[in-house]
Amino acid sequence: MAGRSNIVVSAAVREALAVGAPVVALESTLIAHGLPRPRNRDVALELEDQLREKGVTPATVAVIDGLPRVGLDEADLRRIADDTAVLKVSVRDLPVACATGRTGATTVASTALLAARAGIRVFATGGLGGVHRGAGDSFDESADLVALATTPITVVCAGVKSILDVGATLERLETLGVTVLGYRTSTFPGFYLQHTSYDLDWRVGEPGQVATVMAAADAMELASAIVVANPLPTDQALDPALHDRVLTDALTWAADRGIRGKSVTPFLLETFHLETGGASLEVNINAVRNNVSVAADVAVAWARTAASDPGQPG
Ligand code: PSU
Ligand code: MN
Repeated sequence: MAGRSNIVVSAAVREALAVGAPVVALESTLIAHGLPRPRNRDVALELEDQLREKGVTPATVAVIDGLPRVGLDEADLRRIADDTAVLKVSVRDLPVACATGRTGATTVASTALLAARAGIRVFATGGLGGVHRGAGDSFDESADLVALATTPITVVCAGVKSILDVGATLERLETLGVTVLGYRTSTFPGFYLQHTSYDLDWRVGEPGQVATVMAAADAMELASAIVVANPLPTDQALDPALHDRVLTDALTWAADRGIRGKSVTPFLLETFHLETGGASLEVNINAVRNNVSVAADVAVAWARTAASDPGQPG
């Protein structure tokens, strides 16, 4: 397997992994398709700097000219942010994008897969994909769920996107064997919103506790992901009344225009950014920043845990 891998890991990421230094993977779909240009470029660069300031090596993941890359240089990062032709590449798109030499941004699903293959244990995003409202008819369920069921990586997020059916998504995560930890909360966070009405079974208070759970999962060779759900502080969240009003409109417009498949999530996010006068954009960016910060702390804790237990794989 290892000998056939075409994944290109940057020198910085390779060196960090070789000495057991902390690394955090970042996805690129949120940059290319979740945030508007040109603001997305500043955010992409800022998130990487945020990690470096905490002594953590950033590993943004994307497909560049047909090569799956873990760790981008600044030129590639700018290209992912600036180029309007960048595809949205989930797991099933990976082989075609690579075989045809295309350039694409990776989702939570494909980022988790490539990062885990490269040996990275911690990953930060905004909000996970999940079960869409009306999925009983449309069957629209993010491939993120399947990837989380089959990829041993810790994902720090602000819950699942609030445009989704949160309750159904939590049920699917339970079925799929995905561990969900509330980070300093016992209530599942609501992405744009500080919280949902769903209680969580497990709460952690410190990054070291997450690392301990990771070690326990490794010890029994669990193949599934650990989701660390990190809520926005109340003063950074979107006004719930505004949220619900915009969501009703956005869902109606998506249905009227026949938006389908992988265009659904970018359409709903863009509609939110437009209809809230940019308020949801600031909320989204803050959520990602907060998650990157917690992911950095978890990666540092994991590096310590792994160093103190040489029996630990990875
Ligand atoms: N988080 C954000 N913005 C985003 C995403 C996550 O704050 O745009 C992206 C992720 O890449 C996630 C994708 O995997 O949305 C989900 O898309 P879909 O629902 O089509 O699976
Ligand atoms: Mn979908």
